[in-house]
Amino acid sequence: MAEAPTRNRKLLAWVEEVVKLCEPAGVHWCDGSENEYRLLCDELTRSGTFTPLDPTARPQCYLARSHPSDVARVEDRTYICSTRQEDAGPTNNWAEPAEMKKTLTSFFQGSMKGRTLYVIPFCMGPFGSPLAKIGVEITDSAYVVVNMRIMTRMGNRVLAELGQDGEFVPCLHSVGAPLEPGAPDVAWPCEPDPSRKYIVHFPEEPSIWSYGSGYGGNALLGKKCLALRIASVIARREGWLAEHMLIMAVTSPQGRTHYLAAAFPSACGKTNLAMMQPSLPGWKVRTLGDDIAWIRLGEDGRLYAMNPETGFFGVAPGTSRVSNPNAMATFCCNSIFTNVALTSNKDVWWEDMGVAPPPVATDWQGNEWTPGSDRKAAHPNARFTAPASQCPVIDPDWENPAGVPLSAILFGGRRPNTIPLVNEAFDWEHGVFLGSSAGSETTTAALGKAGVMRRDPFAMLPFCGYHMGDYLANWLSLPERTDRSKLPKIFFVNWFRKDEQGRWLWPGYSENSRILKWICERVDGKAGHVSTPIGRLPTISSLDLSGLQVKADDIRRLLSVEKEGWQQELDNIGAYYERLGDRLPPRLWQELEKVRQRLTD
Ligand code: SAT
Ligand code: MN
Repeated sequence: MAEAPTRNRKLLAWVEEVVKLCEPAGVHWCDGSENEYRLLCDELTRSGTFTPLDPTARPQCYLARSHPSDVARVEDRTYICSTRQEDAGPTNNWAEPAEMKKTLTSFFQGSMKGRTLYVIPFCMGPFGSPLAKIGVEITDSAYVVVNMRIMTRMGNRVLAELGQDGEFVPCLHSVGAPLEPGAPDVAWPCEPDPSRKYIVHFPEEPSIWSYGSGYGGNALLGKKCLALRIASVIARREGWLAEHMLIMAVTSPQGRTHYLAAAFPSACGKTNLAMMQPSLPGWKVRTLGDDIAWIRLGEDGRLYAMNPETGFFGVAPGTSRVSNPNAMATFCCNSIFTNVALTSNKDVWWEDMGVAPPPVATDWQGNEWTPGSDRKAAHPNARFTAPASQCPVIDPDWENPAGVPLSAILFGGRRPNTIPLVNEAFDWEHGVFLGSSAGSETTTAALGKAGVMRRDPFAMLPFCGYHMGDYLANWLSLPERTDRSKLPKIFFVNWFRKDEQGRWLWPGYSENSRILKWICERVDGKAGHVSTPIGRLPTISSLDLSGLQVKADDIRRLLSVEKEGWQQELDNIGAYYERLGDRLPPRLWQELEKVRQRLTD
């Protein structure tokens, strides 16, 4: 084995054990340097995984095409292996930990043959942050290494921090494609059989084992696995929160700034909202994060949010100069594109990019593609991996180890009917009820059918590492731990309403700044509202609609309480609560009944 650049006993012992188990051809300790990144990108280019893009149009950018079986998170192959099944709860797959270890050990046995084993020390959160957590990912994928370098703080800095006895979360990953001597490699090695993929969390150790996939959250283990599933368990124990939320700063023309966090399910526009360009003159938005927020109570009793990541792993299709000009600027250079289309001048293209389709392109599967084809050029879950520091509206405090104080928390999802444009909770408990009832049409971010409505409490359904009932109880407990007047206000938003013909009722994107303005003014106690059975809605005159081309009728619809729809909604939430079982806090049933009562009064 190459000389190890650490004296950390636990790490040395673990690497030795994994080398024995996985039988790699070599070991590479990642130092995190620019030079190492470049060399790995060159190697990925030689092996056919990467296609370099035109260096004048898009310097230091690469395209990767995954295997068609490996294009998204695999939720039905994701497990929480707590000792007791009830601790994983009814929303997670569970297996007995020792049994699962046995199964996984047989899969990892010799799984890295013919490949290099990379050791990636990484840190989630800025060094020195009270919440920062160190992980070490062992992987046999160089693609994972270069993505992890964009998404996390990684390399020698982390080993220095770890020292001899520091603790870390072991994250073991293999694409599950050992190479026999002399056998040719493929561009995207993985285990094509979905039933042989495993994304497994042992929350009590804690540790993560991921086998068979090289894509996104399945393979970049700092992200959903560590920063959400494992962190959510640690957070509950230690009294903080690990959430599937963007963090943004909104500044009024008068220069008053509010920090907001917002939870939306995967591929529902978190990245677009986080870095939006407001249509309202004088308003400014700055980004602190687009996917994950770690939130703790500050000494002043307020909630402080911090982004544990350093990059964006955003959905490419639909990203355009209209929907997200700042994302377009962020991936100008030093970025990796996965499963987008390639133009003949070696640039990227995707559906709804706001650029005319090229006369001929190479689609995400490597086939020739021409406009009008019945196949998509880019996979709907195609992604860009881009450094957060390149975002033109990155907030100066995005790496502040203390985080930023939250004024408001937003929940949302894709809901074509019933749910109004924006709704303010009456109080904290009503807000937790709203968050618990969040739902969305499913998207292509996870394998499975898209467009089916499912409940997704706090947008954490695929990411909560323990019992969802206990999770909701943790949120409900906050007013016992701080002065409730210091807690952020809670809002529910829905940009995705449609009419019977399927036409969008609200233009969304930069026009959402009108809703952000109302929210900020509500926080400051300024904007008008009307109390309804479901919460506080804006009066039409309290919303700044100046210069907006939306029919008055549509606005009325967006801000109305549709009684019948809501009764159905409450029945549906109740049925979901039944499924969560007796660990669901009774307070949430009471909140549900209160809404039902107000609707019938
Ligand atoms: O989990 S991923 O990182 O692949 C993307 C997502 O679902 O948000
Ligand atoms: Mn996400």
